[in-house]
Amino acid sequence: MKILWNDRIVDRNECRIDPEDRGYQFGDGIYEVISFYNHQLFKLTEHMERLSYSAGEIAMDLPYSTEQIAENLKKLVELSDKADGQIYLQVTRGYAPRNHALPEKADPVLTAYLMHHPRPLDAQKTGVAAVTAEDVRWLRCDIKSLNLLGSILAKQKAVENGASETILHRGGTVTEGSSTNVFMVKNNTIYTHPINNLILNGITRRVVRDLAEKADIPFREEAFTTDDLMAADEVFLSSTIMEIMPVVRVDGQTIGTGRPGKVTKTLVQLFHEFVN
Ligand code: DCS
Repeated sequence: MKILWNDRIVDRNECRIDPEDRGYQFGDGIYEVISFYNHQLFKLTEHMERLSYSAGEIAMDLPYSTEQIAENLKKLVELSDKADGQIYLQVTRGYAPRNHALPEKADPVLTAYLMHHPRPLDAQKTGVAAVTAEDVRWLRCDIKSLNLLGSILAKQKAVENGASETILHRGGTVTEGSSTNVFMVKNNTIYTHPINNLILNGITRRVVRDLAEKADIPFREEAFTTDDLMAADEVFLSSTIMEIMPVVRVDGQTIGTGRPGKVTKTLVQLFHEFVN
């Protein structure tokens, strides 16, 4: 398997990471997951902008310009034997003797490689189940940080309950999923948590907003409660890997008709057309 290691594409076993790399020791780093369809990276500029934002928010200089990084990611995708897939990209602050405070000097370490999660086309037809949990993550969820313990433990709750995602809430206000943005539809209007420090500014969320506009479906960035969620006509998730995913059960209770709703189906259809 080939891996982009800083600015070189090498065999995976050539890649060396120091045990005192701050990403390994502290989760001191950032990441992106970027889809490619038909060997073309999807929303690459937006992902590079968000990477740059995350780096800035943790006071880390990216080791290369986002243009250079983007060029190297394209080279990686050219090596893919499958037309569709994803790139996992992370940048850590790099090696420094262990000390919580930021090192005076450290060279950030970039790694990126190809993944092949299948497109969720079958699950989109039936919809998936979700559970809810209190959002116990930190208050800077706008940074795409490597620190994912809160998300990991949340996702595990879904797995243990035979569900696909855990929808998080802070004191009853729905924020987002463990690795997705969350939307509900009420009276043909889409609601989702506004962009702030409590959620990730999802790239797919922006695509949902643009598609809703195209389809003349009102899109409101307004927080809603878990009670609103349970009483919604439709619920759906968005992420790079899940694309747009209908949710038909939450905490064992049926949402709407128990099948993907009209608005969600329209968005899924428009997303497929957009990608194709
Ligand atoms: N919210 C959280 C907490 C996420 O981790 C993600 C993506 C999203 C929302 C959706 O953002 P995108 O639309 O930009 O993907 N999580 C990535 C991850 O860790 N795996 O796949 C996507």
